[in-house]
Order: sequence, then structure tokens, then C-alpha cells
Amino acid sequence: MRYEDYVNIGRKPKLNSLICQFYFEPNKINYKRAAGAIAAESSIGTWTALSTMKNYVKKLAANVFYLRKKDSGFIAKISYPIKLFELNNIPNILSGIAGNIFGMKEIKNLKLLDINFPNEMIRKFRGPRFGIHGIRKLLKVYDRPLIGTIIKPKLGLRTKDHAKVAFDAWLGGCDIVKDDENLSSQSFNSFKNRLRQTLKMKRKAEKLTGEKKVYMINITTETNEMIKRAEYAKKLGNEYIMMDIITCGWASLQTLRNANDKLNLVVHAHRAMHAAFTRNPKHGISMLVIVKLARLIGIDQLHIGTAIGKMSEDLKKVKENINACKGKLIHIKPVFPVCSGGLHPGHIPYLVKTLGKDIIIQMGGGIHGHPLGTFHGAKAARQALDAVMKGISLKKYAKSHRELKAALKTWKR
Ligand code: CAP
Ligand code: MG
Repeated sequence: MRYEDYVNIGRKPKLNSLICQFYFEPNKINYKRAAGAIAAESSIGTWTALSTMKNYVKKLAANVFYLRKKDSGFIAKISYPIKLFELNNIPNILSGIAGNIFGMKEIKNLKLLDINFPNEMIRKFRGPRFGIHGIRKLLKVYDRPLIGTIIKPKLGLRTKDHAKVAFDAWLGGCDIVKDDENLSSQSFNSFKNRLRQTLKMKRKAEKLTGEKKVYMINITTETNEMIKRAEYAKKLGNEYIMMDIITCGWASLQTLRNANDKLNLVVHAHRAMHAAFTRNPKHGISMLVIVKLARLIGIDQLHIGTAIGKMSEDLKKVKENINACKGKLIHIKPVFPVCSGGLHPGHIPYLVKTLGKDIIIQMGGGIHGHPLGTFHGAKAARQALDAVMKGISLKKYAKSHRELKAALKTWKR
């Protein structure tokens, strides 16, 4: 089979095909040949015809069924017979549709924009253990966004200071406190000691506030050790764990999800490193694809951007990510979208207005950078949310809430 044999525009994909949408820019070759090269290399082919090719193998060939010009490149839709894949094996699926093709000389730029999984594949996955409803039930908070913070400075605090910052944030009004993505078990703040000391503070804050509080401890490390850390969190009665899913990898996320049938922990997914391949509009893999993969495997909460903070996603992309977190998907529960990155209390009206109430708003600098400190920073965040939920402008609410007033003054909102 030549590359051109993988291009049959208009041929309707079989119902249970996996469908991928790519943006691509040919590298000095005909665009149809380039599209055929993508389909060949991501299914059964290679750069030349094969003496070993069989008619029964040709039935597994991917097919380019849609092509159109877009900007300086093209959009291609490619259908894959699902017999090409081990249906519940994400690393295997990605080694096909998101593997060698990014490095082919025939293609100057290539971005995997979207994947649509057939029901036969979706049914092979568990999806989130808790999902949005399960998390709301756990926290007994049903009608507003959840407010969280990330302990800052992101690294370096000794365990006792870490636990104290967490306590002040919970006391001030945060529902959630999380570790930062690059905190694991460093010499200054070991995992077990941090968990013990911070859980003590969590219980103290729950008693004083009468509210359920959450601690998302970061279990990111080698997979076997990661499972041990998740088991330790369970043993100490913690309900949550956090995992950097990109740096840990898809196989380890699947291992954690399998283990979670027994552990029954809420899984918070941080996406550190995603921007290495999601940010460039012409080359890499979209965040939409990451959302779909992570949801299928089964995380409960996922960072999806803010459109207004310090990270680069625009509102359209963030909304697309949220829809992929929550859209109907047979038995797969919806994932709680997390907005984080450069946020402070003054951003809450915009976030709720544009993204709705089913979001988790996380502020690190926007709480610990408050001029009166963490406790008042958390209070300011909660006051801003209260104002929005009551339909009162922040400016008006700040007149009777000094913490919010100080936050708005500090970050000029
Ligand atoms: C935010 C944060 C988050 C990023 C993640 C940080 O801190 O803790 O990890 O926002 O980005 O380390 O930057 P600040 P995303 O609130 O102080 O910015 O949610 O886009 O994956
Ligand atoms: Mg962080």
C-alpha cells in the first residue's frame, strides 16, 4: 500500500471506529500524500510498499475520510478500526495515534486536535470514582464553586510550617488545600510526616469551622511507591490524593485507577508539563485530548485553565475542556474542572459568570500573597465567592469586608 491508498475522502467510517482529528502542514509534498503518511504510520504502514502485506491486514488500515484547508495547513479526519488497539490500553492507543507521526519528515507540523472513542472502547474504562456529584456529597457543598489553595512557597517550607499554612487557609474559609505539583517527599518536608501533621491541622480546622475540609497530598513518584503512598493516605483516613498525571504517565495513572477500586480515594489530577505539547497551536496534542484520556481512565478533578489567570489558554479552549469534563459519556461520570494559575479573589465574578458554579477555584499567590496573610487571604477569597453567590458586586461587598477590600486594593481590581 502506498500513502495515497490510505486516503479515501468521503468513505464513511465504520460505527465502532476510533476517529482522530489532526491539523497538519505537509513538508514539500502533496497534502493528500502527507495525510496518507499520517494514516499509514499510525496504523499498519510504513514509508514503502511491503512484500509481507496481506489482504486481511489491509482491512486494518486507517483511512483519511475528510480533508480541508486550514490556515497554513490542513485538517484531516482519520478513522481507525478498533481492532488495531488493545481496547483499554491508553499507552498502546497513544503509541499508535500519537506516536511516530509527530516526527515524520513528510510533515512539518502536526497537532492531534481531538479523539472520539467508540462506545465499545468507552465501555472498557471505569472513569471517575467520585466525579462532581460524589465530591459535592463528600464535602456537603452543593450550590457553589469549591475554593482551594496551594501551599506557597511551592517548595522549601518545613513540614510544621506547611501544616500551619494549611490550617490558616482552612480556617480562613478554603474548602481545599493542596500540595504544589513539585512537592513530593523532599528532605525538608517528607511525605509521611507532612501527611500526619497536615491531617492533624485539617481535623482541628474542621472542628473549629464545622465544615468538611480537604487535603490533597501529592503522591507523584515511581508507580509502586505512588500506590504505597496512596495506601498510606487511605490508612490515615485522608479522602484525597493528588497526582501529576503527565509527568507520571498514562500507564501509572491506569495503575492508580485500578488500585482506586479498593482505595476509594478522590483523585486530583495536576497537568504539569502539558504545555510542552498542548500550547503550540500547530504541533503537539491538544488539552482537549488530555481531558478525554484522563476522564476515561478515571480522575475526579482536573486542571483545565482559567482564561484570565497567568497561564495561556483562552476562554474558548477552557470552555471546550470543561465540556469534555462534563459531557454525556455512557457510564463515565463528569470530572470536576479546576481553575488555577494566577488567580485572586477579584477574578471570581468573571470565573463564575463565564464558567458556571461547577468549578473548583484554586489560588496560591492569590491567598498567601494577601497583605494580611493566609488566614485573611482565604477569608477574602470566601468573601468574594459569597458576594458573587449573593449577586452583590465585589466593590460593594468590600465596603463591609476588610479582607476583600485589602485583596482588591493589592491586586487593583
Ligand atoms: C498556581 C499553581 C498551579 C498552576 C497550574 C502554580 O499557583 O500552583 O500549579 O496554576 O496551572 O504552581 O502555578 P498560583 P494549570 O495560584 O500562585 O498561580 O492549572 O494551568 O495547570
Ligand atoms: Mg502549582
